[in-house]
Amino acid sequence: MLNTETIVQRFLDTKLQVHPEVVRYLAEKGDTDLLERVVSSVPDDTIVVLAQHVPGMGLSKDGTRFLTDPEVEIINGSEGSSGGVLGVADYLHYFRHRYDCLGGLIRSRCSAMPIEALKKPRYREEKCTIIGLVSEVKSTTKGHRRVDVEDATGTVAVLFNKDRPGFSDAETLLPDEVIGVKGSLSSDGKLLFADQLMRPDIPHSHAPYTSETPGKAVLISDIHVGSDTFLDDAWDRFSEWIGGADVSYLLCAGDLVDGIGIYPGQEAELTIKNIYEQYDFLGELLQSLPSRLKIILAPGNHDVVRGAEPQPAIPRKFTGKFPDNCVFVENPALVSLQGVRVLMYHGRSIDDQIGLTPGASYENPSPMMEWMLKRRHLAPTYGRKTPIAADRQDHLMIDPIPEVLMTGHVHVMGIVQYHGTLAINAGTWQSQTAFQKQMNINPTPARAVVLDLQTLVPTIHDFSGEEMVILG
Ligand code: D5M
Ligand code: FE
Ligand code: ZN
Repeated sequence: MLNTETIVQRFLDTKLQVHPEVVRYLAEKGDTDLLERVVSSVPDDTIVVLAQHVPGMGLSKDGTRFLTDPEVEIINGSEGSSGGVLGVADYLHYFRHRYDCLGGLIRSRCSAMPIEALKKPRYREEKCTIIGLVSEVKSTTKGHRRVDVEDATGTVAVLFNKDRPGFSDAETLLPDEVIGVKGSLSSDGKLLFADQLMRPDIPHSHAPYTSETPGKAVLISDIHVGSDTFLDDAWDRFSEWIGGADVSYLLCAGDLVDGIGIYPGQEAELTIKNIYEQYDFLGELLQSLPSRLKIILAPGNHDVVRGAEPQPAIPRKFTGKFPDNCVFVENPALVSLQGVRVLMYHGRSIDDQIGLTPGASYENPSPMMEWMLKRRHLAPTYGRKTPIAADRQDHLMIDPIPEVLMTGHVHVMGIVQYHGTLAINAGTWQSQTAFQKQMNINPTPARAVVLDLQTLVPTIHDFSGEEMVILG
């Protein structure tokens, strides 16, 4: 039985204060699972739990009780929330914020010591636990992994032995991710021999929220309007199908258009060579879709905004031809559809993961999405292919835990479940480009994933042939 006192006490036990309206809402629902979900998913820096932290709880009130949400709520990444110019010094705050938040998730499962303390003679050859940011990853000549781990007090070298269980996790270590390590210190105190690698991760107990009312969302990505490889026939079939389909939301995770000057020689592969006209054409395509659809559009690396992440929403001067039912969000953005939270991320960091992880390939993006969830971070590595903007906060962390992580960019569809979170890479509407042929990337174009918000079951609809086919 959930009464007011039990609810308040549950939050106090986890050192959280709670707004009286949230208490009233939870008491009215009487749902212990919902209470536990809220407790486990509020962001780490929360002091007071508010309506926005409760799936399905609206901010509007009719005097006596809460009404349900407007069906779409942009929780993070709404238009205009990032893009300001910050200086190099802000990277210090940026990484500090990442370390504090993600380190905090690990700290709740173990007791770690400051790295500086490892210098003390009494810890030599003793078991120690540390939490830090990976500053360098190397393979030794014998095939072990040696990484430098850094916290605010110091740096230590950590050795992951290839013959120990769990080494495959260590093989996926990326620069700048936050990890915890349990291990034994060497006799000179300079090397930590790892026994266990801990990541921020999603708890096994995590239970995703499902909508109480019927509703379906269609997830797509990488439309690439303006490219001569944009599949207009397949899009027309998709457009016709969605006209009669029982869906309420359409989400696209970036590369809305092909853009201009994105890669050398692109001009020769463009059917629309003006950036405004590319967006206008997409606007017209979306005008043909039912106006009852809520359409949520995020940018990718081909779009007109800055490449550094978080990328701002598409500016208004490019969206004059888009219908009013479109909402422009940043990359990444956390969007609630009837309380089901979808984290939209274009997925550029997948290029870095593929470049840095043995065995990772463009053929299957699923493991990369799974690793993002384990790291609770969309793009850990700074200074490779994924540009990251200086900021006082790290907006690329995965917090709170979404029901769905949605990516694109690699143009290959992939779906995987990880600890209750569904990860979907939605593929593309562009056929193989000359560049992708050179890189041996084989896209899976013209697919849309229909997500049932009541069951979180995804269904793949393939529009690449004359007839639409449901792939399961
Ligand atoms: O990315 C389309 C595909 O091409 C995706 O699989 C990534 C790959 N790609 C794009 N740019 C590069 C670079 N510079 N190196 C390696 N692979 C790349 P899109 O963003 O649509 O161009
Ligand atoms: Fe793309
Ligand atoms: Zn892309």
